Amino acid sequence: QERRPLMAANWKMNKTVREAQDYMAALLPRVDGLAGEVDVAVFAPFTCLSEVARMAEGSGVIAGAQNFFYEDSGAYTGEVSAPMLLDVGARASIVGHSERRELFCETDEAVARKTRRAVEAGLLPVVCVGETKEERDAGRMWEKVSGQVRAVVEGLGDAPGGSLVFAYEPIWAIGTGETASPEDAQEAIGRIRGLLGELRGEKFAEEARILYGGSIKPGNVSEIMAQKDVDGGLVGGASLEVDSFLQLVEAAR
Ligand code: G2H
Repeated sequence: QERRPLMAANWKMNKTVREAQDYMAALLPRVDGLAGEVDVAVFAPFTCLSEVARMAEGSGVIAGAQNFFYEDSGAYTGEVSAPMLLDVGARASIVGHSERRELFCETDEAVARKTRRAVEAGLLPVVCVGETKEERDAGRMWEKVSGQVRAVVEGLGDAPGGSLVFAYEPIWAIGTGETASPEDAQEAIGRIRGLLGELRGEKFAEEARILYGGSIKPGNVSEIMAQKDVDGGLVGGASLEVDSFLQLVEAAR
């Protein structure tokens, strides 16, 4: 398996420009030399993204956005496009985070269009999928997750598996302190990889990275990373402080 681990910080709606600068100034010297072993990404709010990207330039740390719209320009008040992200130095974007799906009404179709646009534009999409507590309790976890994955893959054309990343984030484990057990994470992520194989063939499935997300912290990261299909983490709360994020990066090496 050639998939390089990816540890990704999702700052969500946190940090001023000044706070972002301080964070990057502390992070960059400490991830120097990790290149080739583990990819590190920082998904910053739009307001500090250009600064994060500027500071990350040449460091190997990937600067990314948390969302964008699939049209390139036009009358879409409040939105930013893939070319606009590239213009400020971003190289990746989260797509379809559960908070966007649940709070901002993003549909599977919109997520699929955004993913496709990211890949075409040369941004690495980190596409989030996951089920609610109610869906899991009703035995409908796989119905939900497989539907989300299918919508994305079917809209992807013939892009290779390495051109996107999935993140399995069970909604009941996000920011709640409740983590899926490592076995739950492996089961879901293994099934996602199996589905990618069915839909697009073995090579695609072997190349696509699939992260786990949901209350990852220094105390549980090792056992999550030890699962065979887990290629890294998408981390909210525990990514906001450099020290704790670095412990997660170390665990992914
Ligand atoms: C899940 C995750 C990051 P947290 O949303 O995407 O957040 O680690 O705070 O659960």
